[in-house]
Amino acid sequence: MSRLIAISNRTAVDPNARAGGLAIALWEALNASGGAWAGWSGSICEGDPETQELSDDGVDFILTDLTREEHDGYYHAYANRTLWPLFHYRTDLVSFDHDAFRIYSDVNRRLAEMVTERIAADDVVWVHDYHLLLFARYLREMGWTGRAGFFLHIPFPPPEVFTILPEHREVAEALCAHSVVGFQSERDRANFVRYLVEYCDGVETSDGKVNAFGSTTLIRAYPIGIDPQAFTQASVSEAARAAAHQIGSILNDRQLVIGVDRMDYSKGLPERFAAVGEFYDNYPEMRGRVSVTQIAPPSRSVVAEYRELREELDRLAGRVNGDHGDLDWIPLRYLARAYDRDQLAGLFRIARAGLVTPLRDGMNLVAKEFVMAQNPMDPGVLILSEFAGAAEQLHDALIVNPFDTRRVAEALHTASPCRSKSGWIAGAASRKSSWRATSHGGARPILMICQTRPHRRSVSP
Ligand code: GDG
Repeated sequence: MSRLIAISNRTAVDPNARAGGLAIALWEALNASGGAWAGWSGSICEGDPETQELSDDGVDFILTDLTREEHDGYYHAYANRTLWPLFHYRTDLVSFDHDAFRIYSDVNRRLAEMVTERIAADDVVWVHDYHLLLFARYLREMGWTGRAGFFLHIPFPPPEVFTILPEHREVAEALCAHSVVGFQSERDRANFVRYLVEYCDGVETSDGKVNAFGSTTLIRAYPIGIDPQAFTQASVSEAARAAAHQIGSILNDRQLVIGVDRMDYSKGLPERFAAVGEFYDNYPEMRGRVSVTQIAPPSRSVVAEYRELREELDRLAGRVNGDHGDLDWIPLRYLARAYDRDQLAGLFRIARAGLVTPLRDGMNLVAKEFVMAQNPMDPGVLILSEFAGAAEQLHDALIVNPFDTRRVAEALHTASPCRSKSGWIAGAASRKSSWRATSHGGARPILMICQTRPHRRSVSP
């Protein structure tokens, strides 16, 4: 029987890692088909890395440790300091290192070897994300001819940016070794197709395929989704109510605006903090009526850029609070730690607005989670960056340019309840608001979209 074989940098071998959107979706698919999941064990080894095989609840795991050199070259250097910034259009942060590329290629080859030794001709291989861009090249070199798909979780940049990568051709050729290549958004798909056509003599066919490098590949957008019912249930769980109660005692009847993001420069946190400052500057009547809470668990904190980001956020939050705070009011609370998913869902549910303003994001699951956590009788407003993949689907959010801090401040004002004396009163607008269902297009079919007043696609001056 044909099995699904997923390959990603990290797997959900640890049951605690089965909570995220990707992990849940993959786990369910593998669990249903009796498939296998291959990747890095999460450990660094001293000697030669060995392969570990184990099974849990019908899913086989094929894991390998990384050597210290592999971890530095493949993971820290090439994946996180070359590909991550480049694919997020941050050419200013990209570092190139030929040794790192060699190690990245070697790790992709080693993982491909580990997998090819264990798969059958009719299995389906499903490769995930920017850590494994070369995986299929080695799979094919080792003689495996079966079906293979690739999904990129992060954005794919325009060809003018992608071609900055010295190895762009090798990467593109390896991607075309898959039968299907999936992207989060139409914009990412179009960028890759344009690159193949303009730089590699690719020929686009009418059925969404591209002939390039001697292969024919289906290239499509498959926007990733969340489990909407599960998130709605989480938002009314005991832990969610407790978190809402806890923050309620500090809010003191003020309206909550919430942001939840991994602490990453792609998420636009400094720009967001600046916009919050402008909001209180430009709309003094909102002072003392709204409190912004930003949850930002640190990620990849060993990399210098992340340490700098942390320091910048500390400084910016201090400034907003120093300028605007009062004895009984903290305008911007910034919590650099992780919370349970149910607690987050509870905070989303009571928030008047969700601030999701990445400078560039593949999809952004927080935007979808915020929507699903809302009470349909009194929903909050989603303020969403036009540069998140989610903006192609969540048309009824307040769509903003995250670099334009004045407009983001304006969106915060639009979303705030006690807008002005002549404006609507707290809650009245949202109670009147309606909901509509829209086709999701991802793994989950329906996502309810919160329609709030005013429901324009962008904020006008
Ligand atoms: C990549 C792409 C793409 C955050 N803080 C906590 C916490 N989270 C959860 C959120 C959400 C997930 O982490 C973050 O997902 P995002 O989609 O927002 O962003 P990335 O981590 O950058 O993910 C992205 C995604 O892959 C999927 O394809 O959408 O574009 O960059 O689920 O809720 N969860 C818990 N505590 C926290 O403090 N429990």
